[in-house]
Amino acid sequence: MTAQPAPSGTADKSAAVDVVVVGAGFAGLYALHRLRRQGLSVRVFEAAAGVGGVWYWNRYPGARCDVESVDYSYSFDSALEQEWNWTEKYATQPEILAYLNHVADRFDLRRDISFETRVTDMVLDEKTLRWEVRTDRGDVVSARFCILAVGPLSNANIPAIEGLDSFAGEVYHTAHWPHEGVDFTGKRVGVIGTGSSGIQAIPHIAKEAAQLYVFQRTPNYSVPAGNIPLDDETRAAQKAGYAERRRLSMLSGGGSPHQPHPESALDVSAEELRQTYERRWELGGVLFSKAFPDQLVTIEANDTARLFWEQKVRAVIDDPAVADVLIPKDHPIGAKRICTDDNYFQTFNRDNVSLVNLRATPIERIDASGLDTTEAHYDLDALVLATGFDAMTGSVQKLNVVGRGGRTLNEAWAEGPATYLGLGVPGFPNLFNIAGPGAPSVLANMVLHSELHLNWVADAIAFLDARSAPAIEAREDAAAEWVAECTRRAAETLMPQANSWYLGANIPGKPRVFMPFVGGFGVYGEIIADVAAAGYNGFDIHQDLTA
Ligand code: N01
Repeated sequence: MTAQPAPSGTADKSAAVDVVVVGAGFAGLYALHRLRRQGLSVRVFEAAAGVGGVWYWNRYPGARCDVESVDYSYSFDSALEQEWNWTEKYATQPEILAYLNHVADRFDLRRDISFETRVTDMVLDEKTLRWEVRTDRGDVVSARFCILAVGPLSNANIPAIEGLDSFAGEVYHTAHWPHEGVDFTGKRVGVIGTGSSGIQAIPHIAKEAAQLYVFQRTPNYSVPAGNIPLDDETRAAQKAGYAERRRLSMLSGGGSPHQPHPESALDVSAEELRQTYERRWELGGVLFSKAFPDQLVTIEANDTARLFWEQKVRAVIDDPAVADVLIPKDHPIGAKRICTDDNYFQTFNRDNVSLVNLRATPIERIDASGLDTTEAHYDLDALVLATGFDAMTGSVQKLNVVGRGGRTLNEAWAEGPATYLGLGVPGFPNLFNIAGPGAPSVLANMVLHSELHLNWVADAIAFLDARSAPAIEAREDAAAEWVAECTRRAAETLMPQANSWYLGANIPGKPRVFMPFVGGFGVYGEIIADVAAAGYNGFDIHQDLTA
C-alpha cells in the first residue's frame, strides 16, 4: 500500500497511489469508498467542479431518471438506504445530484477527489506494470490500478451541421446545460433531437417559448414517466422491503425488482396481454420494454407491445397527420432505449409547437438567424441540441490510454470495443472499465451495476494482494470469445435491428458493433462471479513483473 495522495490544488503534483479512478459519478464515488475501505490509497480525478457525473452535467428542464428512485440508489450501506428520503417515484436531476452530494459528504469522499481536473494520459510502464496518469493540471500520478468510471453517456455529440457556429442566438446542448438554467420566455426556440433528452425537455420548453420548432429526424417510442410524489407510507414500505427488493434486482434482467410476465406475449389471452401492458404503462419508466420475456426476441411478440403503444399514443394526439410523423416505423419498440415523458405527445397539440419532419425536409444549414431545411427557413432565438452522445466508448477514447508495446486503447478498439467481461482489455493490465461495452451497461440500473463491477474489481485486487501478484490481465482468446458471445446474444434479439447508439450508429464512421451485453444483469452477475470463483479464468494473473 502507498501513501495517501496530496489533495488537489496543493503543490505536490506527483504521487504514488494504489488506484486512480477517472470520474466522480455513481461509479467513481463508490470505487473510492469501496477501495478505501479495503485499505487502498485512491485518487479520483473529475473534470467537473462537483460530484455527480452525468447528473452533474445534464441539467436540462425535465431531466429525471427513468428507473425508480428507490432502486436507482446505492445498496452498499443499509443505513444510507434508510436515512435518505426520495420525494418522488422517479427522481429529478436536482434530487439525484443532492443525493450524490450527500453520499460524498457522508462518506468523506471529497478529500481524495481532484475536481476540475481532466485526465489526459494513462501510460503503462511495462517494467513495473504501473500506470503513469497525467492530467491537464500537471498532475503526474503513478498508480498500480486504474479504474475508468467515465460513464457510457458522457461525451456529448455535437452534430456536424453546416453553419452551426455562425448562429447568432443562444446554443445549448442538453448534456451541458447552464447551471443557472435558461429562460425561454417569449423566444423562438428550435430543438434538434427527439431521443430521451429531447423528449423530456420539449414539454417544458414548450410551456415557456413563444414558438417551439421540434426538428425530428427519427421518431421515438416514449411512454409516460408515471411519476408520482412518494408519501411517508410508501417510503416506509419501500424501506422495509429493501433487502428483498435488492435481491430481486440483482437477479433480474435490468437491475430492478420487477419481473416480466412468466409467459410469452403470444401465449396469453388478449385480456391478459392488455392488462399486462396496462400495468407497465401505469408503472411508468423503461420497463414497458420488458413486460414479456420475448418482447425483444420475436417481432410477433414485439408487435403486440407496439400496437398497444400506438393505440395509446394516437389517442392523445389531436392531428392524425402529426401522429403519423411521431409514430416510429423503422424499428421494433424497445430496440432503441425507450424514452419516458411527461406529456410529450400532447405537447404537439399546442398552438406554439410545430413538428418539422427532417426525413421529408432535411436540414441544409444553420445561419445567423436560424435554420434552413430543404423546404423553409426557421427564424430562431435559441437552439437546443438534444443530439445525444458518442456513447459507451466516446469518453474512454478521449483519454490517451497506452498499454503494452505502446499500443493505445483506441488502436485496440479500432474495430469496436473488445473486452473480456466488459472489465478487462488484453494488453492493458490492471485497468478496469466500469459499466461500459461488453457489460450490461446502459441496459441495466447503472447504480447497482457500478456496485457489482466495483465489488468484483475490489475482490480481484484482494485476490492479487493475497498472492503478492502484481497484476491481472485479460487474455486475448478470452476477450475474443466474449466479444463473439456478446454479438451472438445480441443477434438472438431484435436489438440490432434499430440504428441505435447501442450500435454506434449515431456517430458517422464508428464501427457498428452491438456494445452492451444483452443477456441480462442477473445472468451477467453470475458469469463474472463464476469467473472470480474459478480463480479468474480468462485472465492472466501475473506472479512477477516479467510474466
Ligand atoms: O440522445 P439520443 P439522448 N440532425 O442519441 C438526433 C440516456 N438518457 O441524449 O435518431 C438531426 O437518444 C437523433 O436523431 P436520429 C438514455 O439511455 C436517459 O436523447 O439519429 N437530428 C436523436 O433523435 C438515452 O437513450 C434519460 O435520427 C440529429 C437525438 O438527436 C441516452 O441517454 C434521459 C442529428 C439524439 O438522441 C441518450 O439520449 C436522457 C442531426 N445531425 C438520456 N444528430 C432518462 O433517464 C442527432 N440527432 C430518462
